[in-house]
Amino acid sequence: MAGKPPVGDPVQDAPEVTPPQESAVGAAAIGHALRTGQEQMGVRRTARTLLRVNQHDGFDCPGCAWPEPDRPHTFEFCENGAKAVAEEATLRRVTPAFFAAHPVADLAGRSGYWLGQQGRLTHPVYLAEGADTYEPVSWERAFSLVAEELTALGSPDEAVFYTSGRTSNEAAFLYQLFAREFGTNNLPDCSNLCHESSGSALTETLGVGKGSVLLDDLHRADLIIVAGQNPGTNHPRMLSALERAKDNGARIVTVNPLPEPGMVRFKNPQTVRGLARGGTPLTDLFLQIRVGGDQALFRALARRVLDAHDAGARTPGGRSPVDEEFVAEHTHGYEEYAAAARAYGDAEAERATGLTAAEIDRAAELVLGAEKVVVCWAMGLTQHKHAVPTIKEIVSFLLLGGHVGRPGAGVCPVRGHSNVQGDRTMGIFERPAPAFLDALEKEFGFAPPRRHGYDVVRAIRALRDGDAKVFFAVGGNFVAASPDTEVTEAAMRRARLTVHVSTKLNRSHVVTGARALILPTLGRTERDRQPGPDGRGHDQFVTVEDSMGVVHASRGRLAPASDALLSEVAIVCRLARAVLGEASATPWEEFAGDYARIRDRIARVVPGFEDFDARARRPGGFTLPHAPRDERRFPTATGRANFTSGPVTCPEVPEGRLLLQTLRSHDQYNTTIYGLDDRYRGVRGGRRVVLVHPGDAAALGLADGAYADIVGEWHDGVERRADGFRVVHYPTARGCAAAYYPETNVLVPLDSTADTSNTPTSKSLVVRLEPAASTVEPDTTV
Ligand SMILES: Nc1nc2c(c(=O)[nH]1)N[C@H]1C(S)=C(S)[C@@H](COP(=O)(O)OP(=O)(O)OC[C@H]3O[C@@H](n4cnc5c(=O)[nH]c(N)nc54)[C@H](O)[C@@H]3O)O[C@H]1N2
Ligand SMILES: Nc1nc2c(c(=O)[nH]1)N[C@H]1C(S)=C(S)[C@@H](COP(=O)(O)OP(=O)(O)OC[C@H]3O[C@@H](n4cnc5c(=O)[nH]c(N)nc54)[C@H](O)[C@@H]3O)O[C@H]1N2
Ligand SMILES: [Mo]
Repeated sequence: MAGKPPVGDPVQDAPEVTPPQESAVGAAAIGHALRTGQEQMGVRRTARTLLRVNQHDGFDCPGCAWPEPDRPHTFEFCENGAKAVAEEATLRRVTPAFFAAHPVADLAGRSGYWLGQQGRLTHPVYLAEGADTYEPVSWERAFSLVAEELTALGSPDEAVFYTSGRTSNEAAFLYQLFAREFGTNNLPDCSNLCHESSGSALTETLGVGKGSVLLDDLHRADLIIVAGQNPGTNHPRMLSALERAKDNGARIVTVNPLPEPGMVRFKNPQTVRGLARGGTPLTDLFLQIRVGGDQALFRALARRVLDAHDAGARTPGGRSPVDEEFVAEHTHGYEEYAAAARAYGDAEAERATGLTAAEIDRAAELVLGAEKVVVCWAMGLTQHKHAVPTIKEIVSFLLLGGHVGRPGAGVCPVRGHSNVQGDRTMGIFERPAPAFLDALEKEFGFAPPRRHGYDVVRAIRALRDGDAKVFFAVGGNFVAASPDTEVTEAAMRRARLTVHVSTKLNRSHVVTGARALILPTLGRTERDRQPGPDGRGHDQFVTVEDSMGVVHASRGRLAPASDALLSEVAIVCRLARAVLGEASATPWEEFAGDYARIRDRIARVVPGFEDFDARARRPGGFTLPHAPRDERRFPTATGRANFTSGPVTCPEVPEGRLLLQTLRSHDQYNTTIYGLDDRYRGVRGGRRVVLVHPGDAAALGLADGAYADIVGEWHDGVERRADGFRVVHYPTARGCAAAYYPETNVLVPLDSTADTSNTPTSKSLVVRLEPAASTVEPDTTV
């Protein structure tokens, strides 16, 4: 395929490699946090900003969705949260003069890292049809341009409205309302690329597509299984919760093809033990699983639980390993599942997992020794063809022991973006529940469209095929985050108009439709002042929902990056009025002026949000109801929690090929690259690395330090290549390899998606490594 997009940095990439670390966080992490902050925003602003992170009167960290404890520590942030804050609170600026100096063709030749480093966007800018440079545009004209293109469409379904998970509840609610008044359910979001598989699996089995544990359950668990997740980098504050659980006597099993340092030993920067002594060893048992082997592992564990049950074993608390009362009273499909699990042989499990039967026995002993089991997971489980059956398998495994709706036990999908869960609760979903649409209809007096809309993959196909012509995004970096980069970029370029509401410059701004707009917006850290009920000017707050269904307020304090910025809420309201005109009876102006009015409406539409505005003002916010967790009630099709007994599968890899997973380094937030180091894994100064087991590398004739091209092999016959990766001999599971996203998104076929959830299979790509003709010369000039 021709013309590789420069999402990576081949020029400046010159990775240096040392062995991976054996612990994570510690004092060094605080040093890194403060240094990044000071580089971007100076000493005083760093101190002022970081002290406000995740405090009851401060802003919600724009990093991950991990919940805050009831009494937050003064430094309730982590190194990577600090980097996320510094990226937003940076003093660097992208002004109209910057655009005048950098035509789009110039920007399109830059790396994503370089684009992000230029700073905050200050003014709305417009790329006219045929023009080569973005020019300043008034907000008025920007909205009328969007209105012009949207109203010219043959059908509202020719527009796509994307959301990334940083958008507040208030903005998200209004955005979906606008899209539906306009007439479409085309509301794809980053969740489609992320935890959609969790949502699909949990909705079908438990009736609620969210996790069933609260922070306190984690603290009280006897056994925590962390599968397919790297919290040391992506959810560092989770390590404090795991440490606390360990102090209370919990055991931890880590399931991962990589020995991630954060799960090995945690040096808590908030304690003396963490800073001065050796830290806490977190993992009791490390299962170095083959990529995609998790369904097999949980089925094999279930068989052992059943065997122990049949043999009359008892847990330390005197319970039988299968919670018969719970199973009889609350579940459906047990007999069939038990039969399937009993028939599941170790030979098959060993082949799929790459583990020995003895290792699985050891894990089963820990399960049988626990009264309360929690399973946590993230992208290592959701981005496979069989992701949904894998997560259903976890549910079945937990149901056996009655570990749902029991304090200290449950399912814990750990979400990514800080409000990705809230956006879905607010109706950002291409397949909305009829009850949600009924409630919208009743409250706002219009007939919402009932046809399902496009998810991310379907939106790309629609753009590619000319079925969608306008692409509008609130946040995110659609072209870099999506699969099959070249296909996605070509699809975007076919659009009539592409619009991005953004804080920072990214690749999606420079791969445009015929016309393009960049609309700069306030970030979480910034003061958001609106007229208020009396028109005199009041600071607004917004709300977010964390990974455990706790909704709370977020208040920015910093002066906005530029006077020309509008809040996301204001942008959506003005856009809605420009597009819908007086035909819309929704009081958009009132909503923009006073966010409490939006919360009043959310309270009347979304279950669990009664008295929303008042409860959001309480310190710590409030917890949404969750029927399985609170009352062991399962609103599924059968009215019970469902066991699933389908076949166990795993990725099949031909001889001489590897199974590549695409993951995050320690120095990035999704497509935002903070720097070129992956400290814990021992990689510095570059991102084009591919981690391979020394045994596999030897078989392929690739020395450590050699350069190779990664070539994807998928049954559509298209050759997808990512060239010039430094081979790193690394202790990953045999037959597996790992490389960073988004550089490797060129390798993910658009049509290779998870069954049911349609999430791209970014964690299981069959590839071959071809020795590269020449190595890449280091260039430190950047
Ligand atoms: N600093 C920082 N924080 C972030 C993000 C970020 O980019 N940077 N991103 C945010 C977002 S949107 C998300 S979704 C989360 C992502 O959080 P994670 O899911 O932790 O992110 P990944 O880097 O994709 O890591 C996947 C992990 O799963 C393992 N894995 C891969 N394949 C398999 C498998 O088949 N089985 C098992 N058992 N393990 C496997 C990998 O080795 C790796 O440890 O983090 C959020 N927080
Ligand atoms: N190969 C591969 N691909 C993946 C993944 C993977 O593991 N492997 N992971 C997937 C996952 S889990 C996810 S969640 C997606 C992420 O997909 P996205 O959410 O689309 O991407 P991000 O990189 O998080 O978006 C970063 C941009 O968001 C904008 N932004 C930041 N803060 C704000 C704000 O407050 N408001 C607004 N309006 N804009 C803001 C900035 O302009 C920034 O450039 O990528 C997915 N893609
Ligand atoms: Mo995500």
